[in-house]
Amino acid sequence: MKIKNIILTKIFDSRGEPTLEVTLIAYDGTRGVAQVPSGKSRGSNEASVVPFDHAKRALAGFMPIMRRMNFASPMVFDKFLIARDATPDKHRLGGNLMLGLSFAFARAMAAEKKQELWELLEEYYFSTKSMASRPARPMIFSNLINGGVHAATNLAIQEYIAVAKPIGTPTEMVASVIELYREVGNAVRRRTKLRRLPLGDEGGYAIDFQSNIVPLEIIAASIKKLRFDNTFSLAIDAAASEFFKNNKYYFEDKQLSSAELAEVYGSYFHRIPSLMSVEDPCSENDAKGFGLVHARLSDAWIIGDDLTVTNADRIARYIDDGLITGVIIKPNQIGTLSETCEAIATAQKRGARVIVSHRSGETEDTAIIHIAKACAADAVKIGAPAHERLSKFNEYIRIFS
Ligand code: 2PG
Ligand code: MG
Repeated sequence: MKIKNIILTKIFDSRGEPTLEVTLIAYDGTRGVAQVPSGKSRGSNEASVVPFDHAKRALAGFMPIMRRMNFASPMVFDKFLIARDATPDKHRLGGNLMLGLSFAFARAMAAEKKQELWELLEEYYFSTKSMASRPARPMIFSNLINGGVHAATNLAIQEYIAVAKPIGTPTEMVASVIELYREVGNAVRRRTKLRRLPLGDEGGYAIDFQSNIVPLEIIAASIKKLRFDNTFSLAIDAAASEFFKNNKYYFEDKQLSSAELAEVYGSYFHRIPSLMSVEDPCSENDAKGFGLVHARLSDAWIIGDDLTVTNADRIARYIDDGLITGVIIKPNQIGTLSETCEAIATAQKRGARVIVSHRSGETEDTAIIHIAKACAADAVKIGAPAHERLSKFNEYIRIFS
């Protein structure tokens, strides 16, 4: 595909942070548009994010060369971007610019071939993989109560997640998530004098609680009340890098070692039987802690996010070392579509779980749902069914129905 023009627009994400929209126009006039999200609890090894003006200058610098080229595939295009940048953290072009370009290119190519984005991704990145043993449809991880840096409250744990299993039609599944979200809202409201509940960055309820286990108890009770026991499980994202300082975890007025924190998780899994998954239980600088949690919770999904940052090498290392059993996949942590798909393939080859995830700063872009379909991911993590997050739920319904 030959590129005629690329338009960069400064837009704002759901956190009000400036971000990029890329419109790529191919020679035959087909277009691909992509919007880049932003994270607040960022891993320190994520791809660089550059300001809009930097991205504009960087793009102008290689636009003439790019116009002279004919890119045969998304891989060839991404390789070109990676070579132009030539830095380990993508600070020359910016991981945000590269991701926007990478996705806009794939979208334009899909449009040219009259394909859905997921069909193109499947064809180029996942066609050789055996789909037989993969789930037909991903679970939905929906973050109903927000804490950590996503809410101005006393919870150390960042995300309290209802996990909807792929039972019934996609529409029924999403309707159940919405029903549960409302029921949890009623239960949370009963604990406050507030008529309108404050929401965190991902649309989950955001108030103070007596302890970090209470939100789990509330969601579990709501699941029971609605008789959703067979269709929902629970998960947490501790995002523990955010409360780790001087080798200690600052948790509910205590300073815990990794082993003590692993015991806390152990008690949660014991008290909440439907709890199935914990993400970033320890800091990105405490890989050993992940091993302790894994040893303590042998049946749980132990998921890396800040630890693995969608980087194939890190993913391979931490799975092979037995520290994690699954990974969060966030395209903007690594900066191109091709590297995102390589990270997924690396995890899947090792039998690890794959959860394709949004960021706390989101846009209307729905590419992550297409990635999840193309690779037959175990789950998508898309926040609460509210506001801008609904575009992901609706795209889930559209492409999985
Ligand atoms: C996470 C994400 C998304 P952020 O930690 O998993 O839920 O948050 O985008 O702030 O890194
Ligand atoms: Mg996380």
